[in-house]
Amino acid sequence: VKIDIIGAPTAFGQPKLGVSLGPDAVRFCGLKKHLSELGHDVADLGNVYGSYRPEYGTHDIKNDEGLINFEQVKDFSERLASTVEASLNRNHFPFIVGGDHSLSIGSISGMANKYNNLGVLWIDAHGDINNSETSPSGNIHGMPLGVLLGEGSEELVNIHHEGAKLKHENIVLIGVRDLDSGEKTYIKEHGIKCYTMSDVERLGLDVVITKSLKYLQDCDGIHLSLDVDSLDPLEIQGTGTKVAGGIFLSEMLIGLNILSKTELLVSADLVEVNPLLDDCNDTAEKAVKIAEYIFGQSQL
Ligand code: DIR
Ligand code: MN
Ligand code: MN
Ligand code: MN
Repeated sequence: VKIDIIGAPTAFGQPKLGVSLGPDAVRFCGLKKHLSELGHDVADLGNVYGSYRPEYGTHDIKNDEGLINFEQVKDFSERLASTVEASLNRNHFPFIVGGDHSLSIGSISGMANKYNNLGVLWIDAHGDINNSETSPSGNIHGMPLGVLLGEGSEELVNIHHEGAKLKHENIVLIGVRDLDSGEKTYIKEHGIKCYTMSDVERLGLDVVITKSLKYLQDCDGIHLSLDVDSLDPLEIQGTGTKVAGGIFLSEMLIGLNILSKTELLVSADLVEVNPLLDDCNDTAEKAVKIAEYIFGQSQL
């Protein structure tokens, strides 16, 4: 596979400083080298920057819809979408390393001109399916799926390509255990496929991934969006919104091993690594292990 590593150092979707350092923290752990050793042709395209710099602090300005840092998120999403689309046009695999989860508005919007029936595996403790009405926080990292489904802010919905980028029936949520009440209602009303953390415990992540791939088999491509807060906080400290009772790394690797075997996987995001909340860059180290398994690493 020809992999393009795309750093997406945004922090505007949430309030904590440090998540914009995620891409470099992961690079320091040898991301490119490890993926190359698996036999892939890997290019690091560097970081995507918008007109605003997250390392100088976020501005926390709410717009009239209650969205925090709306201008910054919109600007960054446009840039990232163009970079992702250019990677696809070279027939490469865009691998986006974040940065907070608002970046998926940009990455998935960049897929829309090539894929009109894209499937998404969203592995996260959270649903990220809020909109300006349901969001309790105003933080846009809790809204990317809402935006991509065409809900809330029209300007965000129309980024890069007019209208909704995803269909409700083409999304699978995995590992969720901290849904807001508006998100629960939305998921049920639209019949969105959802394997909660309890389902993962009951079935095992291998079975959940196998069932999810079957469910998405008629899509023209599958995008993985993996939030490291899906993992258990006993193993992953370097992330901004930890929720107890998550997936352990060993089980994540089993699930990703199954996912790596499908030809339908065309792009991925790995998000919410925040080295400033971490101990000795341990989360970035584990993020590299996760990346290896996405791209076909196995234990034997
Ligand atoms: C919460 C937290 N659902 C919100 N979301 C997080 O603010 O919308 N997403 N932490 O990763
Ligand atoms: Mn998330
Ligand atoms: Mn999350
Ligand atoms: Mn939360």
